[in-house]
Amino acid sequence: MEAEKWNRALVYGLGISGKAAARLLRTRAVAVVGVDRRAAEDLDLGDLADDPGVELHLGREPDVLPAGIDAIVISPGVPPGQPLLQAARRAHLPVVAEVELASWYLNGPVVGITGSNGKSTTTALTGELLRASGFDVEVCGNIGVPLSACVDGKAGRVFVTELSSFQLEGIDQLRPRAAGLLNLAADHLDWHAGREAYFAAKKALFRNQTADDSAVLNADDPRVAALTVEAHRRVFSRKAAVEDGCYVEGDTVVEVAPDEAPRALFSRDDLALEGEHNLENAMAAALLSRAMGADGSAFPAALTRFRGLPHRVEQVGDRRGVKWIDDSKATNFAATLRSLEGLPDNRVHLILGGRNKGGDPAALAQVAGRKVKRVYLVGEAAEGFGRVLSDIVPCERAGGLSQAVDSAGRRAVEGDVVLLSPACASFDQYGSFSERGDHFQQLVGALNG
Ligand code: UMA
Ligand code: ADP
Repeated sequence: MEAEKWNRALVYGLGISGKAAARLLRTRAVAVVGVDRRAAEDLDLGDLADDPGVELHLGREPDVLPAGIDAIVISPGVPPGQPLLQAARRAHLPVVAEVELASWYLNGPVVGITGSNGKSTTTALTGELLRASGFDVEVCGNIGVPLSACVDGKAGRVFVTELSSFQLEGIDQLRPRAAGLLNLAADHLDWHAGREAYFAAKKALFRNQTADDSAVLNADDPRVAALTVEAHRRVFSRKAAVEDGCYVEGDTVVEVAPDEAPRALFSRDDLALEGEHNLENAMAAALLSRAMGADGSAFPAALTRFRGLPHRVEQVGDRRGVKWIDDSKATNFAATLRSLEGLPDNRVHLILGGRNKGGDPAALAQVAGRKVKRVYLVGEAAEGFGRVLSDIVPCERAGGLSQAVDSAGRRAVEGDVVLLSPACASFDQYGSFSERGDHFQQLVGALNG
């Protein structure tokens, strides 16, 4: 393992993944140089602040590489073009993602899950299906628990890991025993060098797999279905029968494999989560769990128990016949479209905006014209979105969530839905999508009546 040769590593970014990576390295006796543009008081470094084996460069990134480092471990949120990373590459120093570092130390197999939308839900669902089938599971990665923080523990655990394109860009040897790609839609175009670079990062999930591993792909997404993989390829489809994988027959999700009799995995009614997209997420989770050896008998009950993650099409109020829905996690247009599709025509008050990640609001035009009564624009993207959407639906520049909730609360009538599904990142006004969703829920809770 490469890290065994390291004496001193630079950990770039000291958010939750950087801190976990730094702790992992320290327990393996590697000295750490921690770098973060934020100041110490904003970082909550805990034990790392007093550790003599940790040298800190805080407040701004150093201009030149600190002396004597053997490698750089990057946090997912650090852009690949940062000068320090370019200097490291010129010096032929390894630059690896936090998840890559962690993968070298794992004492159990990885189930890797990626896609533009549905990653967290599918990761949580896969965790539930495997747990219900008797496996010892860690649910981790981009969902909010760094893989590095899960390394130490009992052997034989299955690491069900959500992987973002940011993380996948920095992998080298990480090899999931089972890997799932849910869909590919435009996202993070403000970060990757274009759509193809973003898709390439997603596909890296399968790069190190061999024929002993499994790949689970969405047959209904043409870009995903076109992928060639070394691993045993299994597909899921809502629309048509498949040869190896699962599909929907009537209300039943049926698993098929060459030379084996079809078997019912679960029925639509077992699923507590609503929406066709969640059926896809459940099919992916079921195939991933089957790939790990789950026999499937526990799936129906586990799918009924799983009520979904917060801030994903979560109903947070029902006042005088108006439903309030928090979909703060919808940070691109594909996700917002999916949420709108499940709602009644011409009934939706849509709160939209934040920091646009490079998507085109015209993607919403057709569905918004059918579903949306009024758009409330918030955050940095408000002007640009307004220019495109105001010809199609009434648009109001609300500025922030509190004005949007107040105005929607006054306008919505019985049978309407107020949906926060911003199609944007939250970072212009909040620390994260969950802070934004929590604020929305607070505002809804404080409405009169
Ligand atoms: N930093 C610098 N210089 C830079 C950029 C960042 O010093 O140029 C510092 C920041 O000041 C900060 C730290 O790096 O202190 C932030 O690191 P980070 O952004 O990688 O955040 P973490 O706290 O480590 O959280 C990351 C993921 N964040 C991102 O990918 C942006 C979390 O996903 C993830 O849950 C966590 O690791 C655990 O694996 C969040 C996310 O928004 C939810 N993900 C994106 C998404 O889902 O769309 C990809
Ligand atoms: P991610 O982790 O990829 O952001 P989440 O599971 O957190 O995905 O869901 C985020 C939002 O994406 C949901 O609120 C929903 O609007 C949408 N979504 C969920 N699953 C899918 C899917 N399979 N296809 C398209 N959109 C989806």
